Amino acid sequence: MTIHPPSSAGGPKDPAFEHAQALRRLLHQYNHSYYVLDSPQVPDAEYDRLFRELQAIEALHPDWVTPDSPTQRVGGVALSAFAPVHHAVPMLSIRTETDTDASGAENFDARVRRELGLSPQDLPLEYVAELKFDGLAINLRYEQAVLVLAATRGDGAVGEDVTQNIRTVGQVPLRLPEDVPPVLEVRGEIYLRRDDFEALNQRQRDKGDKTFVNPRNAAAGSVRQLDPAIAAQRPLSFYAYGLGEVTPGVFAASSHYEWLQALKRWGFPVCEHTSLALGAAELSAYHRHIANLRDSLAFDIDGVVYKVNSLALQQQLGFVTREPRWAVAHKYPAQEMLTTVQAIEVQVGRTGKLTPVAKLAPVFVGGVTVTNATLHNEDEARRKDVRVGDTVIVRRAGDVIPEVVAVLPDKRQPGSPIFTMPSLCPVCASLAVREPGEADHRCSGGLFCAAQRKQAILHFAQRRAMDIEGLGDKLVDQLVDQEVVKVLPDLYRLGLTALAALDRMAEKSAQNVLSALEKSKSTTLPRFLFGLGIRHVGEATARELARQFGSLDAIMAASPEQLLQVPDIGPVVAQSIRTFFDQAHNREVIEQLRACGVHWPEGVSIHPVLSPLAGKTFVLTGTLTALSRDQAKLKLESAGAKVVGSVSKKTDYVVAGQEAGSKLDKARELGVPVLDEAGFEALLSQLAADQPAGTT
Ligand code: 5U1
Repeated sequence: MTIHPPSSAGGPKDPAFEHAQALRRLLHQYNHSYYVLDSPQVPDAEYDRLFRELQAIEALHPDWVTPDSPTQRVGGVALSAFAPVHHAVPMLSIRTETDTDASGAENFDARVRRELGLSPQDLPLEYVAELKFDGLAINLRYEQAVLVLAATRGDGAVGEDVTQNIRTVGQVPLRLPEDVPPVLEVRGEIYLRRDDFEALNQRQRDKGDKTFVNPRNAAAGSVRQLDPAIAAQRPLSFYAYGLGEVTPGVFAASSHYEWLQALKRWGFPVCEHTSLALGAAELSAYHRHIANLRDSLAFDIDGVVYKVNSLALQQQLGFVTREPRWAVAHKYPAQEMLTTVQAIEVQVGRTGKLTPVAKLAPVFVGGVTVTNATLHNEDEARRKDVRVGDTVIVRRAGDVIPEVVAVLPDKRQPGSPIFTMPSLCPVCASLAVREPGEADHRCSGGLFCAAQRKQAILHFAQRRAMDIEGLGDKLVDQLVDQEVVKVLPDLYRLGLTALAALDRMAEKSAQNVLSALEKSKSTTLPRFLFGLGIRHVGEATARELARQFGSLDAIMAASPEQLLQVPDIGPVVAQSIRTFFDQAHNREVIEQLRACGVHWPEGVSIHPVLSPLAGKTFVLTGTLTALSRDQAKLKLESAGAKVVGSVSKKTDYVVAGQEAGSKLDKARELGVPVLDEAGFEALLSQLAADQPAGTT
């Protein structure tokens, strides 16, 4: 296209002229964010749409084209932070077939055949089909088999020297076998696997740093990282797919595929999905095959690439405006799209986790129509500052749930309120609690919250808790969905008729479930406590709580300070226990379960705060009239005391009955306090009076 200075004749008055100017400004701005700031403002699909709109206007009005129009520059811009590299062989871009259906392959094949002057009777052409990786194109220059330079594509003619950073990428060979051409430039893509991307973003979140919008952006940001030590921590990957300058005559290949095989032999990673394909039919089949694989790939792709395999035919076909005629990218539906946020709802998961979810105007992204996107938690929602009415970029790649990755602040409606997490659970109105050090809010409703009911019932019924045989997933689903069981005690109110009326529930099975429920009523305190599903209270903690406090009532009455004295219970667990029992409906559930006949043997407290004799050592000597020696020992131990056989300086008390002998003498000698039977009984009655309700 010929470039003219902007013409004022007729142009400026035309709204299309103004629109083209506005598009140029917008595309410049988007280019800057993408290439310089590594922080795209709009999805590629939106950029491409605006770009094509500008191209269409400029095609109609060639005299309006400005030299600096984004349409006149293909690719990125070189950054000043890195030394410029003049590519020995320009790094071309690739023509894109935007039709995401089979016609993309047919169009390409037809075009190539036409340009080669082939008739329909001629044999089908051989192609190489490859994945189009969503990463950053790179040129690796080897001299005498050693990596000497790695450069980004830049504008295709001049890129950036990123050798330092690329050296840290394990998949990029630093040295090649000796028999490679003395100058060998290998081209390919630096990319991030999806799992590495998720892990990197998690690390960024943990550090309170900005997260990356997508793996390509993270890869580009890492390659352009000014500190190679940071780049080294980024788990970048590499695939080779092409060549730049190569000393001629050392390695003779007649096809692109042969070159790829050679690159593989020399130690470069070449994607295993690269394939030979004959004619348009096999290219279309490849496109369909990869579309089916796309979600399960370890990395993002935005399409596939078809290349004429014969190097002689490639040469014959040549280039047009920096794009080879022998290759094309055949796209898939975009994995990022723009849409608007219609509402922000807070959903409650099976474990009580509250998740803010953006309700979106339906948008086709990553091959499916998306109407919901997670905002993860309060911090994420704040960091992204998503508000109702916002225009947002939504991403859906692989099996990952759709995500709002960025907001377009320019499109925000004035006065839209900042999103805040609710203080009450939206399902059951219990307190929504965010514990210190936790990212998530959780509903404290536990057993009471409908959203958590199924999970709560399954947890309660499991073998390690109440051990209710036969109460599995399917049955619980039915009981909850049909609202037969709304709270745990409803389980013990089930009758044969109600159970037998459920799907796939024969009378015999119903009877078995009822027997299992009946049997489960006789349990232990640790099992019951664990079964309640108090957050952070696992089996071991439940056992320890029961041991320390002896009874459920004592645990329910314990202050956070008292709870903190239990081994292995820290502030988070103590607070979680307190929050659970502070909810009136949780106490009500417990009361009803007891009323239904759930019971356990209650023990005694050995908790230091509740046991004034904890840590005290007693010696019993002589004969007590009211109690046997064993009964006295049991009472003392129940109150936390230790009963030993001999008197020493460490003995706190000697209880002396009738005919006490040498132990009493020793106590007097050492000045150990001595209680006679009356004094001992007074002590025991004092202890009984001091015990809180429920302990014995
Ligand atoms: N697999 C692959 N991706 N890709 C991207 N091959 C490939 N070739 C490209 C580009 C831009 O360009 C050449 C056809 C010049």
